[in-house]
Amino acid sequence: MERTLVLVKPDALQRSLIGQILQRFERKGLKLVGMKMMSLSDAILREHYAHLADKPFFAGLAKFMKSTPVIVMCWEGVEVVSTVRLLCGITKSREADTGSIRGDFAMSVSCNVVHASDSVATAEKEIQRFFSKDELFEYDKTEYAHVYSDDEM
Ligand code: IDP
Ligand code: MG
Repeated sequence: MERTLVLVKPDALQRSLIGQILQRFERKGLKLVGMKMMSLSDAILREHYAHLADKPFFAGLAKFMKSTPVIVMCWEGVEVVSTVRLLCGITKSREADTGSIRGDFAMSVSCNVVHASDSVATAEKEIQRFFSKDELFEYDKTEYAHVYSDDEM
């Protein structure tokens, strides 16, 4: 089954939105297989945002991402990578669809409350970047019988 990485960013912690954001993924029917709180180092941020390293906003982005700890979550489900991107909405929160997390909770491009892996390949790398093997869990989620039909599993 596919897995994806989600970060709840410092603006969400400051605004007391952790519970409401987590609930979006839970109520959709996704399975939580890992979760922790951590402070991000410059080294992990350089790796995580390598595609943005030469952008003028990179230093500000790194400062923002270090301003509080973040919540790191790994979610599992059928086609969960694209599903979670849809749940989060586009980068520029002001234009994100209403009903998406960014669309409902944010106004900013940089302070956009969540990170989500953008492809299956990226998700695999990001999960390894943020979690050790013993921090990820396998268990039966009995609710799945109602969330998916047999042909999807
Ligand atoms: P994504 O988070 O929607 O995948 P990316 O392009 O991968 O978007 O950018 C990573 C993060 O960098 C964004 O979520 C946002 O916090 C920040 N960011 C992206 N573009 C800008 C910008 O133009 N100005 C300021 N911050 C930005
Ligand atoms: Mg991205």
